[in-house]
Amino acid sequence: MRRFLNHFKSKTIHRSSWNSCTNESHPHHPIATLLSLRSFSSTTTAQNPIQDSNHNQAIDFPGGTIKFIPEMRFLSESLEERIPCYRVLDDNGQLISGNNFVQVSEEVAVKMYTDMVTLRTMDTIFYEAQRQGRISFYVTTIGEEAINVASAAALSMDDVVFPQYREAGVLLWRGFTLQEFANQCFSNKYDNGKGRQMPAHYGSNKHNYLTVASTIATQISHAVGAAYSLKMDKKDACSVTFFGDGGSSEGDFHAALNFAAVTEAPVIFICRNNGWAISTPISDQFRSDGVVVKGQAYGVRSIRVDGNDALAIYSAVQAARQMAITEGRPILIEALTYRVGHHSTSDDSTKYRPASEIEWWRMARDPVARFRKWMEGNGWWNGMAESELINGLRQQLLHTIQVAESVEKPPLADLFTDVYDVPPSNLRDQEQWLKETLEKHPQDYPENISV
Ligand SMILES: Cc1ncc(C[n+]2csc(CCOP(=O)(O)OP(=O)(O)O)c2C)c(N)n1
Ligand SMILES: [Mg+2]
Repeated sequence: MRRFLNHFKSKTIHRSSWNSCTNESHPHHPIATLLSLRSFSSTTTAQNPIQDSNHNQAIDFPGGTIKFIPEMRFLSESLEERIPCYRVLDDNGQLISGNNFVQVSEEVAVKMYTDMVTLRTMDTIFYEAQRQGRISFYVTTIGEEAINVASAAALSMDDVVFPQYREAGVLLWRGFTLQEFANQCFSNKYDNGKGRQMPAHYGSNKHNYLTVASTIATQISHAVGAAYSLKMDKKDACSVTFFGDGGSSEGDFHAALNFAAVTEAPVIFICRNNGWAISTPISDQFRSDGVVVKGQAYGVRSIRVDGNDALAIYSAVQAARQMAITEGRPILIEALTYRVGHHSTSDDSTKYRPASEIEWWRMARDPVARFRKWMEGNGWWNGMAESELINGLRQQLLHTIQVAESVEKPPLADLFTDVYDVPPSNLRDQEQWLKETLEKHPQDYPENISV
């Protein structure tokens, strides 16, 4: 390598000498070998445009040819024009002119719409259950239903999902039942996580949906590793990871994008840029043109999409999936949206943002109402179908809550399993202490827990 670097120093200013090392006259020279790698292919092209008498004009550098210029030209910190945002439907649910989108069948569109409404109704009822003290925590997806459901609709069940925590709609689309959602939130013995996670931290092997990672951004690099493995196994599938704007402010996001680019991993990064990371606005998180430009910086094909337009999300995710798998490459989608609800039940967002801002997004830019208008325009939905759906859902959800609440909690022993093959003595001691504490203070613990 040192030899390579020394050579590099001495030859960069002399293009003809550099090329003389790359041509067939020295096919077995170590540098020639290095330069014959795929990424150096441009170095061997005969039609290099910078062929003139001045040998300081260009350098063949990993990745392609770089021109030398006499001006001292700094890259601007911003683009003259911000990256445009792809959309199919306008705010009124009308197709915009020149639209270019993947057609959705009536059957798929009806499922997309009913799942969006189901998600919103579930959020409303579970949120109320938390306010009544029946569950300890909840996080809603209100305002981001299109990103959730339309992306899920565009994926295949074989695609592995690595969620943050505001993507319950993906799991809903995949067939996780309302009872399963309720069982997790009520931490009963039917919860896949055996009651060891906070409410709204769903996960399901059956649905290829990794358990929610609310340790912000940790799931992003996991998705890259999984994608690389899918590629090595030649699977017709990709991995998909969701995260917020706040997630993109973590180092993990940057490392993951870079790894994905160099390993050419079939992963779709879907950033829900909803303007806020709890109380921190995006203007205090980054000064770039949002998140989409970071993809290009890492060599990842990227697009900005209207996150409140279900048809745009559906089309972009389907195209991204196709490119990710057939071309073996990562894709970044920045979906512009807004978190209409509070961050979680532990937050009051009116303390840091104006109520008028929330109201504007809730009323004027609602993704569910927009999609409904398009459905109605197609004759695929009407007021009667709407009230039937809502009434049925409310009944069903209230019932699932009652059932989930009445089921006993997972046995206490489950708290100490599934990490160690043979639990260490300190864990055994803790189990013993917990049993003793429960026996001493039974009034402070739920009754329906088997020790
Ligand atoms: C590593 C880590 N740091 C901080 C937190 C606290 N935290 C929880 S949610 C959140 C904001 C995340 O914002 P964003 O990714 O934009 O998602 P959103 O809630 O807007 O959907 C933060 C900082 C955490 N959970 N994990
Ligand atoms: Mg956010």
